[in-house]
Amino acid sequence: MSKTVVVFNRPLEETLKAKLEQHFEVADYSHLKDPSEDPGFLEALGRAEGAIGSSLKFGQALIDRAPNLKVVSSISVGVDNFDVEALSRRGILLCHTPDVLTETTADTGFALIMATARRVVELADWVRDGQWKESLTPARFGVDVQGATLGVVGMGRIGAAIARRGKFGFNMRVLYHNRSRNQEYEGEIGVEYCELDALLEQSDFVCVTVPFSKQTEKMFGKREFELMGPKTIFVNIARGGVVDEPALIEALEQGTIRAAGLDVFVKEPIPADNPLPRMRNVVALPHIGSATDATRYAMAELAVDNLVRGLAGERPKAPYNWKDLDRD
Ligand code: 8YV
Repeated sequence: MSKTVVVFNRPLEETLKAKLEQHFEVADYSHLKDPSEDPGFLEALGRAEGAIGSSLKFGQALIDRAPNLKVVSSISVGVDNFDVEALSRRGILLCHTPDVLTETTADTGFALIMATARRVVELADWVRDGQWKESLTPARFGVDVQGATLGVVGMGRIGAAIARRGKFGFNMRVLYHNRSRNQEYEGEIGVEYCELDALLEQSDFVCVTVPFSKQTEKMFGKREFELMGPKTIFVNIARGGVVDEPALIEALEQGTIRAAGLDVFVKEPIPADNPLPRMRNVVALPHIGSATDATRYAMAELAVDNLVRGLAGERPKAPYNWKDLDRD
């Protein structure tokens, strides 16, 4: 009897679903916004040896409903939706999709850097509203990206891709802060390592690419925004939870920082009562980091491959907790 895999929250392209069906009985619940209470989903999860999807809190409660589960394949690089320790305790392999989304997500970061610096969204709305009636005055001027100082917090694959764009594309001085120094990127890109406070004080643009964890939760609050100062633009393409959002709103309202470009929020989709999208000095995007046709297909393709290899007992291309499971 073929193994069962359950698909959650992320409909798979027909070609990829067909690939799964070659190996498994596929229980597809991707049409449900939140399947975690759905009897059909829970019944299928109870039989499943594999699960694939994204954007679903996968904690102890769901793990306890999955006695046969061996592999979970996330269609994301970030794994903050998963209780990784609980999965590892059960010997369940978690896979994710790094690398295939690095450049697309870095493009999103730079789109936010450019859009906030040159007030692209605000001025496009101004023109659309028929307000452009005379030559531009300094009141609508922006700030330069080229030649400015870019501070990258989190020098992993996406951080390095942002740094390359800044250094080689915009002739920027690039500072970085990370848990550990990265000599390879320092050599290859010419990024300069900095303590976090020094980076915040010296950067015209602060771009955050750290993974969300207990260590990075609310790492940007009132103190950090005050260190940045009124000329600095804050860009977050990591997770909303790395920011103390009320402190960010206050810093933007009071001009403690100049502006913010945000692709991620504490609550997503963003609730109507969150003022950030309506603020003039904010560009707010609906978590489009990796959202291009090609990259989202590549992510799903890698996730399917991870699941097939994992359930065949092979080492997938992108296991996340392989070492925790004492594999190899
Ligand atoms: C995902 C992302 O699309 O990969 C990640 O970690 O944030 C995005 O690429 C998103 O997580 C899907 O929910």
